[in-house]
Amino acid sequence: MLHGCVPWPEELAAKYRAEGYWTGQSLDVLLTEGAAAHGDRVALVAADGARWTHAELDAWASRLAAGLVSAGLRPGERVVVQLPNVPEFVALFFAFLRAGVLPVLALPAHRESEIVPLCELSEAVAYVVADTDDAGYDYRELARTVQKAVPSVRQVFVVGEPAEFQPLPTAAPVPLPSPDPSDVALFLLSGGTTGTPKLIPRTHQDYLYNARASASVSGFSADTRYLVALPAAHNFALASPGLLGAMAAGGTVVLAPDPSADTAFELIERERVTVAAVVPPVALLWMDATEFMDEDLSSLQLLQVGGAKFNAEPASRVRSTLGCDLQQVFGMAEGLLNFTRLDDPDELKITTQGRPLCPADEVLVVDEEGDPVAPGESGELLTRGPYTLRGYYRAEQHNARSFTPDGFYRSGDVVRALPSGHLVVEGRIKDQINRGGEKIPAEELENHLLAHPAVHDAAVVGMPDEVMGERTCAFLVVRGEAPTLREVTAFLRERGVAAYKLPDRLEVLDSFPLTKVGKVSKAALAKRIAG
Ligand code: OOB
Repeated sequence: MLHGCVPWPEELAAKYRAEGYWTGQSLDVLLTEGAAAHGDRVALVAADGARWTHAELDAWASRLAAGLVSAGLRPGERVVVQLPNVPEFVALFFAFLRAGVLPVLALPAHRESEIVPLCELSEAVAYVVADTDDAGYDYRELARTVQKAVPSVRQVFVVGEPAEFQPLPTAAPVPLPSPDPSDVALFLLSGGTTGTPKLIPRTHQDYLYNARASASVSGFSADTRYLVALPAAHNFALASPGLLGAMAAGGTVVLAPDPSADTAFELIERERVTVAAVVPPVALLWMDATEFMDEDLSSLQLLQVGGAKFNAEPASRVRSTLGCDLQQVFGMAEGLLNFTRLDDPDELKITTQGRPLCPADEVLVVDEEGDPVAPGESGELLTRGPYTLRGYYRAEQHNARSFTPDGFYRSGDVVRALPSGHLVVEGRIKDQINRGGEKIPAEELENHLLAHPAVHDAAVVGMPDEVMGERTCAFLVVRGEAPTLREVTAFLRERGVAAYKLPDRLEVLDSFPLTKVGKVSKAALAKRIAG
């Protein structure tokens, strides 16, 4: 296994193989098997209507894989990939798997302050971007900054107009060795709680299980037409079941450039989409939009909602507004996925966040001392299993805190388990804000705020919000005159902080409330802002 990654202990690995969760195949079989079994069926549809069959996508991925090899990329090397929902993302993803090159999947919203540390941590040899986004943001500018800051980044590949960089490389397909299924296939980004990014290594066999089992529990089949409305680089849209799950079932993937009702409804009608996955604020938007939009959504059978808590009240309105079934998904890039089942009673679909995907998922609900709580009580969710990481990449010290000695991942989520095994998410003890599914590590934002000359101390907390679930409030202790919210957000943008991490509100205090042991009491701050 790649240096800096933590393998599963052999005893558990043997169990996961024996019980059939790990099949000894590489992730790439999703495409090769699809091409062999139903090569003529449509695999991928772009927003502009361009389409590729499974066989065509397979051939495209092979040409790109050969191109990556001829561009000098070697197995095990890392490449940071930052692409919107374009067909190149999908073809390139499989090309990386074939070439044994490891993609590090960044989000389109990320900017210099996220991408530079990611490239450093992964020692990326290349960076893949689009030319510009719909709002005119130029990723090639970002690439120039990144290349200057991180010398390991030898090459930049651009989807679209490459300027001084290179277009995606293609070459005549060459035979390539197939990777070891226990090797790392890709890196996902953790939502994070600390000042520096954390990378999640996902192996071929664990991610293959993740995609296939999710597809099965979500009822995906060759008739599934899945709308990728969230960023394709996010675990939910990628493999839970996401686009990989749709492909595993022999279905069709439809790419939406953004999750707005305008874009999504048009695609649902045009492509007869059957399943879509969204975060709660998008679900709310779509439900409202049905009142004034008249696209035909009758093909939609299932709306998957996850990434943040979907409250029971809106959850109960999904069927009457969108005319489809609801599936709640409580997942994490680190691994564990919980789904409400398609044959669960409505009560469970509406009021719980689902139960674990795999019979071998081990879930503990523990108190502050780490002892299991009484059945039905709430506590922190700890988990280990066949697709849950055993350690972040190159993060020994952090791993010592994030895992128990016997390898359970401390999720930082507070849950309550029902006798059926369904979990209700009740809160969180991790120092993170969940802004409508987008995760903001508090410490990271506080460090950026502390760099402002007028900021003496900073503490960031979530404040309740009807649509987003939470928004971000930055409490500051200042030197001299307090900056305004506008000034602070302009300062953060200038530092290259992603827009979704910018605070929504600023509160200036003379000093911060402290806990008994003298730490800043975020609980007191959160209470204060919640009113
Ligand atoms: C998904 O993955 P991440 O890595 O962006 O975020 C994981 C965290 C969880 O630990 C939890 O705090 C929160 O997001 N979360 C939810 C939730 N789903 C995720 N909190 C309450 N209710 C839910 N349904 O967000 C993710 C990955 C795969 C599938 C779905 C979501």
